[in-house]
Amino acid sequence: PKTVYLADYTPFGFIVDKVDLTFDLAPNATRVKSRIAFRPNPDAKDRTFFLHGENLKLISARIDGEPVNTEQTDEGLTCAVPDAPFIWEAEVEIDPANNTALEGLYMSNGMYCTQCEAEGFRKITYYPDRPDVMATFDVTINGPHPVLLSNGNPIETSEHRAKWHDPHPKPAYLFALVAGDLVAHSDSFTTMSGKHVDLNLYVRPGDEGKCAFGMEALKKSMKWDEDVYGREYDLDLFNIVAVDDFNMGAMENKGLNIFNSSAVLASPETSTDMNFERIEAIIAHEYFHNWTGNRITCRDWFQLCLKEGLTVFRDAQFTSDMRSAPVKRISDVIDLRARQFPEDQGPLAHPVRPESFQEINNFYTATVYEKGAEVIGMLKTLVGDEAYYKALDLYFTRHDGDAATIEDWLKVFEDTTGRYLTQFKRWYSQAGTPRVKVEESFELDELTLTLTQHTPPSTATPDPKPQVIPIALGLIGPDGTEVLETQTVELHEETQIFRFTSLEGRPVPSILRGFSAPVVLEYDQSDADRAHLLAHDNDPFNRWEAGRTLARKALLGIIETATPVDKAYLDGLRAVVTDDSLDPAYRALMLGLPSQSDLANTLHEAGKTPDPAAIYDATESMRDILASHLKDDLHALYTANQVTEPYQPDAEQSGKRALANAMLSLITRAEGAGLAAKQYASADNMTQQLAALACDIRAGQGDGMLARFEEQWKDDRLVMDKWFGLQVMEAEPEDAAATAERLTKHPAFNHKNPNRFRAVFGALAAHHAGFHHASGAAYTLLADWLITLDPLNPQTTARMCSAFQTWKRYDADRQAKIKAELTRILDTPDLSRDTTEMLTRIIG
Ligand code: B3K
Ligand code: ZN
Repeated sequence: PKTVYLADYTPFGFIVDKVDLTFDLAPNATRVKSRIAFRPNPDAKDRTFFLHGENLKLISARIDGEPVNTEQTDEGLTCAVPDAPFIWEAEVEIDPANNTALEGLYMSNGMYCTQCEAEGFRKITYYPDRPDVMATFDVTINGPHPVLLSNGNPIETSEHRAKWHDPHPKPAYLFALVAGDLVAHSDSFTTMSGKHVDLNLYVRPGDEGKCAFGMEALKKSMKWDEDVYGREYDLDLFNIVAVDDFNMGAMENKGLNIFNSSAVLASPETSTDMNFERIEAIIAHEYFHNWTGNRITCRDWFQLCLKEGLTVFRDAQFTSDMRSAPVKRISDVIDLRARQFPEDQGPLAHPVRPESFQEINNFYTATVYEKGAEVIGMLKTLVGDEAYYKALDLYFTRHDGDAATIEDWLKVFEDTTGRYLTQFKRWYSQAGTPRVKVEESFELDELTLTLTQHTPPSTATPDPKPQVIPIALGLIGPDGTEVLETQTVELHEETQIFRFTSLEGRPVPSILRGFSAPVVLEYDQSDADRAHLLAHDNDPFNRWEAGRTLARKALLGIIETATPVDKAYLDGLRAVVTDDSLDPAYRALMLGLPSQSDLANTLHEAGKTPDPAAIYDATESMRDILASHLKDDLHALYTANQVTEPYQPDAEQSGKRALANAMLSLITRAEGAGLAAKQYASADNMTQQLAALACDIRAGQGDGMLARFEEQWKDDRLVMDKWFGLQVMEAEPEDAAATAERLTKHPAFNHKNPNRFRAVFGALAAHHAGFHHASGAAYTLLADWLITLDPLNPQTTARMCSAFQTWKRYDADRQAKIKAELTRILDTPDLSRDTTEMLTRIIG
């Protein structure tokens, strides 16, 4: 496969002024007619007329009305063109019904839909399918479907025919088309300048009852973007469509967002509190893309973080405003450490702005998205809030309508603040997680902190240079009061010393407050200091982090030396968990333990070989210890956190349910599944039903309940995904692979549906001790299914390969087993470019 380099960027030789498309829909033989106005691009040297096109049957091609000869390859076509403006017309035939890759135009349950980002439009017609080619689109759809949708505003709707006009020039990746027998949940929004916008959420008949929450989330997002960023919506219409077969969460096509049904459909009976929160965030994310992504798009796919990092940052701000900011921050850091850190510290490490790729779909990663968002958070911290919003205003006015770059982005900050961001830019160009070592000393009344940064080299960045690291810190006095409020110091050298004087007694430093930078802190703080922070830190993130670090130490103590868990830590944790002045959601987070994968990584970093079974056992016994240490509080907390009001998926109620369910899980450990069975029977919402079911399975009594659950929900695909996933997640390590395998034989298992495939195999990969069971059965099972899925859906296959990215942490036997499976997959004839690239990088 050929590698594409950022350094090789050149503009396209032609400008597209206008695109007209006509679709005659038919499942196996859709005809697409295109009429495209091209003119030579004065800024381009190379005038080669190359149009991307894949899996297209070319019926005819004309230039200015005359048939032309074209030269075709697997990737597109070329032909001779005039050295003046001209009209290209082509007709192609495509086969949406057999498009299992779910890229381009495909069918899902009888409805037509599209997914064009990143390079799917070339599977619809011949076109310069690159984000810097922007044009206005007119689309005509002919088909026997009650609902026919495309981007922009409708200009004609008659029976079996619709015409759409999108006045905003856009790259082809934002094109969308939907046709089907759908029903709309409708509403409207009045923008800040008084413009009326019709809002529709289109779903399959039967799903109407799952739309209200998504619609409210959309309206809240529209209002928030006006209030916080001054961004107004720009069409008369905003449509969202839910589809069951979709490779990721959702897609921000102009005026016609297409959503995985799991990312938009919600009801209390079928969705958990976590589902609701995720849906609200994804609706916001896709809506926010209208400005950060669509109005200002990316010059090329290397600039992906320009829209993704920024939009993730914006949706996180939104969630913090709608819900609890500390809870959102802690959850995001848990997620960053679980997904981005292993990526950044393993064979798939790449900079936030990668410099080369073979398949761009492989770079929609936690690094581009989540680290990309962290980089923006640091920028905001460094320049301050006021300058941040000033820079954003400049970005929107200066670049509206542009296909922009990271250089453009940084320039608006430089122009606004006068501050050079040359060193800061390394956050975009260097891979790897910086490690910051903290050394502390106290004499008389002076505290000295010596901070040293070091980024381990990687294939992507063999020689990392020091980065600018904003470190928010505060000091907590011996009596627990804060003696230094949060201030941010900037680490830009390799080593810097910071002094704090006039202190009465040695304070306890609280460093990296709010997780002010995506780094690993190497800080040998004493258990007593950490317990002090757990009790007193007024920075909610670091208070949680202190508990987390103590929990990690306790777990490592069990694993390595069978050390009993420190009672001071357990008492400190108990004090927090029973403190009614604290948000129940926050207390529930306090009870969470570092993941088993995280522990494996900690051991690996310390030069030891992690044993997944020992890590599993230690985690289990730690939970038993928590259950017994909290035994006098469990029932009281369970009862106190029952919600008596009608179900609402808001932060307050969700927090209570989270804490009550954490109690239920510990109660089940201590006493068996009696209370769980009771909760299951009386639950009127999925959050409580599913939590009770999980407890029951763990208590070894899940079979009857699983059968009842299946009977109740067999017709609801999204709930059945939970049923599939939970059985794998809660399986004993030695049964995990067998459970997954058994589920693949269930009549409702369908590997062509990404949600169902991920329900089973995502859960298997996330089951640390099950996936890495010494038998190697899970490795073989996953490899078998990746081989099966690859020819049908390369994107989902390639994504799932990252389950193997941490393979070099483990012992020789496991490594050999994994390597054999990876090689077996790689040896499969005609393996996709997506999967080939992923496996080649992982094997290293
Ligand atoms: N921009 C899309 C992701 C497209 C992924 C293509 N493999 C969704 C999002 O980030 O909002
Ligand atoms: Zn996005």
